[in-house]
Amino acid sequence: MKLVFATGNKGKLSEVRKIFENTSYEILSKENFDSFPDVIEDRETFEENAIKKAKEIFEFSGIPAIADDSGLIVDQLNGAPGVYSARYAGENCTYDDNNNKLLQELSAFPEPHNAAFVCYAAYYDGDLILVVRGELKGMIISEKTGDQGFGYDPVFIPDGSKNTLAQYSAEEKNKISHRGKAFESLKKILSKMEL
Ligand code: ITT
Repeated sequence: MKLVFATGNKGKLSEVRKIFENTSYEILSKENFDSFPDVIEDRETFEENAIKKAKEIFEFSGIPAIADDSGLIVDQLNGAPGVYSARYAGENCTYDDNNNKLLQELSAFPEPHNAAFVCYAAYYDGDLILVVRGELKGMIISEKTGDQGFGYDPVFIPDGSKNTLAQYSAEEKNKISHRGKAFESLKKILSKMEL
């Protein structure tokens, strides 16, 4: 059973491939196609953007598609960077640029900087739309630590942990993360429905 993951993010792809390892699902993505549309994420919510990505990639490939729209929500920044997490420091910015901007914005506020990662995972097969959500609560620390993962992982400590997400292996991160929770739920629903 093939699923096309509508992403250009290699970090997400390797985490989600691990979740579907040893199942009957084979996760295809950008690298399996000669061309792959870059979906414009112009919706106001994670949910709508996730559905848009899954729909456009299903229409392109004709294969059931999954997508992930995710981001970081910081309480003291009124929910920013939120749906703009990927381009917080501007178009074509690096993960490091985003982390620097986040730490700069938060330097005006006292610790702790409470935050949460959220992930909406969508599925679309031309007929059925499914959307599930996962969340991971934690806090932002002012020193980037660790070299695993991607994005804001080096500055995010999950509740109950002493380490940043960038100090977790992909397997350990998947056990607790917003993405791990969302795609585990999606995997369960798909296999129950025999899709
Ligand atoms: P696709 O849309 O191609 O999947 P993207 O990176 O543009 O890739 P999003 O629009 O969903 O994905 O933006 C998510 C951003 O939120 C991502 O680029 C990171 O900056 C951040 N983010 C999401 N999940 C994360 C995680 O597990 N660890 C660290 N940062 C994460």
